[in-house]
Amino acid sequence: MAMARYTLIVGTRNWSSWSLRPFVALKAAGLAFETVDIRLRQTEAPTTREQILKHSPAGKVPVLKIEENGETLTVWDSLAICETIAERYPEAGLWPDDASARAIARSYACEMHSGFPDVRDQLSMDFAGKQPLPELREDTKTQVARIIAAWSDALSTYKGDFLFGRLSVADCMYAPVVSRFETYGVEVPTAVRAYMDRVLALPAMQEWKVAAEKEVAAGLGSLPPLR
Ligand SMILES: N[C@@H](CCC(=O)N[C@@H](CS)C(=O)NCC(=O)O)C(=O)O
Repeated sequence: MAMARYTLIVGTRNWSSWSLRPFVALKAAGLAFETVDIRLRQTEAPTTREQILKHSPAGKVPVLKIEENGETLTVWDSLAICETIAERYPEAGLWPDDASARAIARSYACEMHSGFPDVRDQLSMDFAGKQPLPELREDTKTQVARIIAAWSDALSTYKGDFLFGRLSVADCMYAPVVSRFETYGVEVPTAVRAYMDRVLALPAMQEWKVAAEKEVAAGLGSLPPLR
């Protein structure tokens, strides 16, 4: 493959759970890439939407630009970006080698991508912050329990540091949930706690944290976090 230049366009780091996922995937694949940070909730010109539209017609971050052979390929949506990286760099092993494990890992990634609306709503990402656990609605409790059960199942079945052994797209998709559980002090079993610690210790998560803390120190993040 010819040398490609990658640029990941992300939203305010403290809040942008969707942006964190491909960031972790790109780092896990060992790719060199640049980031462009777009401030979310910017209502004065250029608004957040206007800024994002310069990069992608979908008007949402994250966006990945791949410049190669004189052409630029624009990929949007966190899962599509993770899939693209996994496909372009199979040696990074971002999906499990075993076809059955891969099918389950895809189910995990997609379950996260399309689900857990109450977790997103009540436990918004506030990456650099600590928050008291709010009074959870029944639906939120059910979703939290489902996430914990899913993580526990994968950890005991595949017996690795991450959900499917080595780090996979499933972990990238759940990385923001690890942050949410950490921020709100959600109670989890010991094995899940150890998993969360391993995810939080990833260089990508540490780097994201430094950037999120800088944003907060600069006065961003004073509004309620995003879903
Ligand atoms: N399904 C999309 C969702 C992306 C999304 O909702 N991004 C939010 C920020 S986290 C956004 O770009 N919002 C635009 C805005 O605030 O105007 C994905 O997975 O990438």
